[in-house]
Amino acid sequence: MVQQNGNSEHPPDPDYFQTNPKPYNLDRQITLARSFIEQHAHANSRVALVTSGGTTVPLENQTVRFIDNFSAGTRGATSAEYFLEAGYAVIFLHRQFSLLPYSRHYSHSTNCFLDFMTYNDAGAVVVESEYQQEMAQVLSRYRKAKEENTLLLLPFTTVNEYLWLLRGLAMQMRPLGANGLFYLAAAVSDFFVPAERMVEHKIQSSEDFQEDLTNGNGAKAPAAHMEGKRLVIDLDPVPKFLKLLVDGWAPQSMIVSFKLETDPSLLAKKARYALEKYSHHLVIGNMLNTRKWEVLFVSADGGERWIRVPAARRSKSITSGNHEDVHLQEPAIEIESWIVPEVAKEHTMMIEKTKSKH
Ligand code: PAZ
Repeated sequence: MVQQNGNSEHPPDPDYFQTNPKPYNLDRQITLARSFIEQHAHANSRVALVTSGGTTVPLENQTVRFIDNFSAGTRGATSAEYFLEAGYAVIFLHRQFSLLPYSRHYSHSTNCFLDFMTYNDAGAVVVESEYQQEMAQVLSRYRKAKEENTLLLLPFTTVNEYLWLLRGLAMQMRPLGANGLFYLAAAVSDFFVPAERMVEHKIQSSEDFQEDLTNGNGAKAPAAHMEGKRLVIDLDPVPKFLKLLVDGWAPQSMIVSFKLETDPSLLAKKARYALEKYSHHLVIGNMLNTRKWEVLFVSADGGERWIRVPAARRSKSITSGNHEDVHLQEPAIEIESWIVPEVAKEHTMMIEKTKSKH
C-alpha cells in the first residue's frame, strides 16, 4: 500500500495526523532538532530522545479544562542527566513546566532554590556553604551540556503535541541509524478528544447556558457535554504510536518503553505483552508506589530482571512490584543511575550487532 507521503516502505500513518491539527510551533521545534541531530550525527555520537512528564487531554478548543496525569518528569529528567554522563546527546521531549535535567535539583515544592541561598557578610546573595560542593558539580555538568550543545529541550503540553513531535523527531533521527535511542518515559494519555469532536468554547456547567455544543461541523457528537447537571465525557483511544514508531518512523533505532502499573500481579505480564505486541527492544516496568526503588527489565531475548536500589531511610510501608512488603522513604541512590548504564550497554550490543551485519 502506498502511504500519503508516497513512501511505500513504511506502514501508512493512521488518520490521526490527517484529522488532528499540527501544532503551531511544530516546524520551529523540528528545525531546532534537525540542526542538533546533524551536529551529533556528523560526530558519530549517540543521540537519545528522552520523553518525560505527562500529556494533557484538552476538553475544549479554547481550553479551560483538561485531563492530566500524575507524572512530574522525575524519571525523564534524572535519566537525561545520566545519558549525558554516558556520552549521549539528549533531546529532552518534556511536558512544559515539568522537571528538567540539572535544574530539577533546585526546583518545585520540595526543593525551592531559595532554600539553598543565603547572604554573605557583604549582603550579597550566595549559596549556603553546605550546598556549595553539590551545586558546583551540578553547575559544571549543566555548563558542559550547554557548551557542547548536548542537551536540547523541547516542550509539549497536550497529547496531540506529543504525538506530532514524536513522529517529527523520529523522522529526523533516521540518519542516526542504530546510534539513535528512544527512551519513552513520558506518561502518555491512553484516551483523548479528537479534533472533530472537540467543542470550541468552555463547557457551561449552568443549565441556563447549555445550548449548542457542536463544534460547527454538526457531524460528530461532541466528546464532552452536559446532561442536566452531569458532565459526560466520551473519549477515543489514542492510536498505538509505539507500533508506528517501531515499524515505520524509527525502524533502526533502539526503542525502550516504560510500563506503569498499580496492580503488582499485572506488571510482568503487561510488560511482556507490550514487548511481544510491538516487537521493540526493551520494556522497563515500574509500579506507581515503588518506581524510585525498583524497576523490572523485560528484554526481547526473553530475559526478565529486577533492578533495585537500597532505601536510605526506612519508614513507610509500600507493597512492591514483587509482592513483598518494603519499607521505604527515599532511595539512597537514584535508580536512573543504574537504569541508564544498563540501557546504554544493551544499546552498545545492538549497535555492534548492526555493524556486524553490514
Ligand atoms: O515522571 P515520574 O518520575 O513521576 O514518573 C515516571 C513514570 C512512572 C511516568 C515512568 O517511569 C513510566 O512508567 N512511564 C510510562 C507510563 C505508561 O504509559 O505506562
